[in-house]
Amino acid sequence: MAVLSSLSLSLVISQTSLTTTTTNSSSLLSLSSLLLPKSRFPLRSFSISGRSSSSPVVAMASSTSTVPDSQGIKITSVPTKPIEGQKTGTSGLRKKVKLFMEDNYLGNWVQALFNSLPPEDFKNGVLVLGGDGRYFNHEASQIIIKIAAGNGVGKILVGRDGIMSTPAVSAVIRKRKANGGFIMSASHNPGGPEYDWGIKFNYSSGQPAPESITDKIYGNTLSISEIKVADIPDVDLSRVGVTEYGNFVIEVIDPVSDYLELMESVFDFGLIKSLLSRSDFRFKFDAMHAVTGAYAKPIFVDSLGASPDSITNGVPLEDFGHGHPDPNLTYAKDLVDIMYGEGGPDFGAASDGDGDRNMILGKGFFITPSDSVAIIAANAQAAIPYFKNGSKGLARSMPTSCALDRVAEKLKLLFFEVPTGWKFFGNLMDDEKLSICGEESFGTGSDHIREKDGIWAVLAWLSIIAYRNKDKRSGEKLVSVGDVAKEHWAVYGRNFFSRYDYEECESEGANKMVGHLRDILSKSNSGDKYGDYVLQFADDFTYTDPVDGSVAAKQGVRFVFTDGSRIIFRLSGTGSAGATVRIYIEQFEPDVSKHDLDAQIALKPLIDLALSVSKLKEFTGREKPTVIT
Ligand code: VG1
Ligand code: CO
Repeated sequence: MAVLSSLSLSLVISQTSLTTTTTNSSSLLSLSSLLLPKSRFPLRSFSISGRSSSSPVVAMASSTSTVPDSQGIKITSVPTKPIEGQKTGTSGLRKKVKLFMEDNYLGNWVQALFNSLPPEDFKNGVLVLGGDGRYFNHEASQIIIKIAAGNGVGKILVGRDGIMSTPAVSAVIRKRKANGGFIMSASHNPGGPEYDWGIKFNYSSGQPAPESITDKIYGNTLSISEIKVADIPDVDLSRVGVTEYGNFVIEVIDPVSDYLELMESVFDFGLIKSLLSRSDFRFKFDAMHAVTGAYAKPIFVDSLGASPDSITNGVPLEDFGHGHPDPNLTYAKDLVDIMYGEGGPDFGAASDGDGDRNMILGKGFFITPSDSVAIIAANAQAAIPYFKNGSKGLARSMPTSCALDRVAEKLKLLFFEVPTGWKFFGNLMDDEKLSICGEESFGTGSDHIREKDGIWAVLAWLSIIAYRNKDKRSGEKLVSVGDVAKEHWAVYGRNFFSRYDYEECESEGANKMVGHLRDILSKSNSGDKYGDYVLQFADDFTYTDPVDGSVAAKQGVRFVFTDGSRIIFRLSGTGSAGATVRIYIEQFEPDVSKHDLDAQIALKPLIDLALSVSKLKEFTGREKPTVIT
C-alpha cells in the first residue's frame, strides 16, 4: 500500500530571487486548479518563425522578451498524495492517457523526479522538453514547465509546439549542455483519447535515466506530499523565441535545426544527395503521422533533394491518424505493400511515434533490425565520415541476433551484450568503448547521441547504398538494399531471426508462464536434448555494467543451443495494459544456398519448440501471436 505522508499543508517554498508566498489550505488541491491560464503576469513572446507544427522551418535565431513588472514568480505548494503504479518500465512511464489526465497524476511523477535528483542537477540549470505530438502533449507541456519553474530550474528549452523527437532531445541536451530533458511520448504505442501517453527523462549526457534514478523516482511517488508549481501563465509554444518570468527562462526552439546540424556532421550529405537525386533511384519514407513528420521534409526533401512525394503520412497528428506508430511489418503495412508491390521503390523506411525506431526495406526486401545494425557496422568506416577512423566497439541487446557479434569478431572490435533498453548502452559510449549498437526492436544508433535514432539509421543505409553506387552511370544496374544484405550473409553467414509478440495477455497467465520457464531453467543441464537441439546453457540473463558495476538481473529467459540457435522469452516493459509476451527465435545458417529461405520456414522447428517448452497456449490461452517481426 502507498504510504500517505503528512498532509499538513500551508507550505512555504522560498527561493532566492523568487517571491515567496504562503498557501493556507486545509484540503487537497489539484494541479488543474492552478494550471488554468493566468493573466496576472503579462506575457510577451516574440515570434521568430511563426510557422505551425505541420510546416517546420530550420534554424532561427531567437530574441528575448521579459516581463517588465515582474519581481519574480510566486511558487505554490500543491498538496498531493501518493498514486500507486508509477513505476518506470523499459523506457519511461507509460499508461493510458486518461490516467495521466487525472488530477496530479503527471504532476506527482514530475515532482517525484525533482525530489530524486540532486539539487545541483537542476537548480538554476537548463532542461529540455520535447514530445512526439501525441494527444495531451499540449497540456502536459504547460504542467511540466510550471513544475520545473516551481522547483528552481533556470531555463527550459522547448521544441516548438512541444514537438521534438527522442533523438533530437538527446542531441539538444548534449549540444546545449543541458542538465537533462523530458520526452513526452509513449513511443510506438498508439495515441489519442483512448490510448497511451508516456514520459521519459534523460540526463546530462542525453541518455535515458538509469534504473538507479528511475527506482528513486518510483520510491518518491509513494511518499510524495506536495507539488511545487510556479504561478505563471501558460506559455505560447507555437513561436520560436524567449520568454522570461523572474529568473525563469523559457526558450521555444526549432525542433529540427540542432538535429539536422548534427546529421550533417555525421554523414556526407553530398553523397546521399547524389543518390536521392538519381532518376533511377526511388525513395519512400513513411513518417506514420508521428514526430518524424516534422523532420522528414527539412532533412530528406529540403537538404537532401528527395522528391516531396517521397514522404508519406508526413504530418504529425495527435492520434497518429488512428495508426499504431510502430514501424514493423504489421503496423507499417501500407509501406510494406508499396515496397513489395509491382514497380515498388528502391528504398523504403519508416519511423515510430518518437522517431527513435526505424524500419529499412528494399524493393521486395525486408532488412531485419538485427541484420541492419550488423550491416551498418560492417560498412560504416567506408561510407560514413563519422566512422572514418573505424568503430571503438559494437553492442546489441541480449535478444538481438548474433549477426553483429560476427562483425565485431571479424573487425576485431570490442563487443558487448546488454539487457533490452537503450539506457544500457550509454555508459559504454561515455567510456569510449562503444560506437554502433542496436536492438532487434527496430532500434539502431551510435554514440553521436545517447538514444536510438530512426533518421540516423535511414541516413546510414542511404550512405551505404550511395557509396556502393557512386560510380554507377545512369542506366547501369544499381547495387540494391537486397544485394547488400545478401553479400553480407555470404561473408558472415545468415542469422535467421524472428520475434513473436502476444500483446495484452492476462498478467496472471503470463507471469505463471515465466515461473514455469524459470523452473525449467533451474533443472536444466548442458547437454540436455530438446528435439534435435542440444542445450549449451539456459539462464535468466544478468548484466553487470563494465563501467559502473551496476547489476541488472532477470532480463530474459534464454535457451542457447550448441549450434548457436537461441530461444528467448521476456515480458515487455513498455505496455500499458496486461502483459505482452515476447518470444525471440534465432538460428545461424552458414550455408549460402539456404540464405534465401523465408525466415518463418527456416525457424519453424525452433518456433514449435519454443511454444511447447513454454506451454504458452496453456498459460495465456493464445493460439497466435498478435505481431510477428
Ligand atoms: C521495447 C523493445 C526494446 C526498446 C523499448 C523502447 O521494450 O523491446 O528493445 O528499447 O521497447 O523502445 P519492451 O520492454 O516492450 O520489450 V521505444 O521506441 O518505445 O522508446
Ligand atoms: Co520509440
